[in-house]
Amino acid sequence: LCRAVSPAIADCELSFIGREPIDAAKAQRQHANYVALLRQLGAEVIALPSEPDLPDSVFVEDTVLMFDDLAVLTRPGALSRRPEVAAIQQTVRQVREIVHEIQAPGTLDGGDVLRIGKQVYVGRSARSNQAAIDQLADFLRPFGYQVHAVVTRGCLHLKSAVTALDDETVLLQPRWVDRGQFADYRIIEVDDTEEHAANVLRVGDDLLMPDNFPRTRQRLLDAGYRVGTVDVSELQKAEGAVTCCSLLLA
Ligand code: CIR
Repeated sequence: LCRAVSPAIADCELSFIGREPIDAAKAQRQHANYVALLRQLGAEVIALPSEPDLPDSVFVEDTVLMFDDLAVLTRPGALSRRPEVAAIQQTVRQVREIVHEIQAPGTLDGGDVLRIGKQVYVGRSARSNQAAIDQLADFLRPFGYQVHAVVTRGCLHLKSAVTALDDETVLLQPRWVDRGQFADYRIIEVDDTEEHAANVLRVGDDLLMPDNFPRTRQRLLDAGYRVGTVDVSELQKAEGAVTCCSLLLA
């Protein structure tokens, strides 16, 4: 499930990077290419139209958590992003019967939620708080998921710092999250010189990552992964990457 880039993307939220001019038309082309790559990898894509008044709405990952058995509508930490949830919820209700909602005072961005099998790691970040983590744990307990709060530092979301390459292995940026919190997994670290390289999207057995982290990509190739790349330079200027532009339904 993807949403086309808003023509207002230049007005996006930014927290840990400086503002640079964003070429909305180029961002739209890069996003269209990303969607085409998802299709090539075998995904059937539900493509939602762009939202002219919601600059960050291409980053659909932050608005909904998709599980096999249910969906959870988030309550994004940035006020400007709250209307994105209303804009997507009808579609979510078409694909999931059980839909829960994070309520105030909870705030949660989907970028803070990393699911690996039945383990759900949630970043306690500038955007996501303990109240939301507690609500999420209550929603997920009946379905057999275990929720773990994880502390991040210096980055926007947990998935800026760590993503899963398979159910046993994570790719991690040690400056932003402690390795010890993922001691149950094999850990591959990003290359020192590629600060933002930990955000990798899993589509089936394939991995997709931005094309400007060649050293980290080489580590993944050396470890035996199949890793495609995509140019998302304009989306990176909006503090986005590859996981945030889609919601995977299966
Ligand atoms: C924001 O600050 O909310 C957006 N400009 C970027 C969100 C990226 N989301 C993600 O990585 N999950």
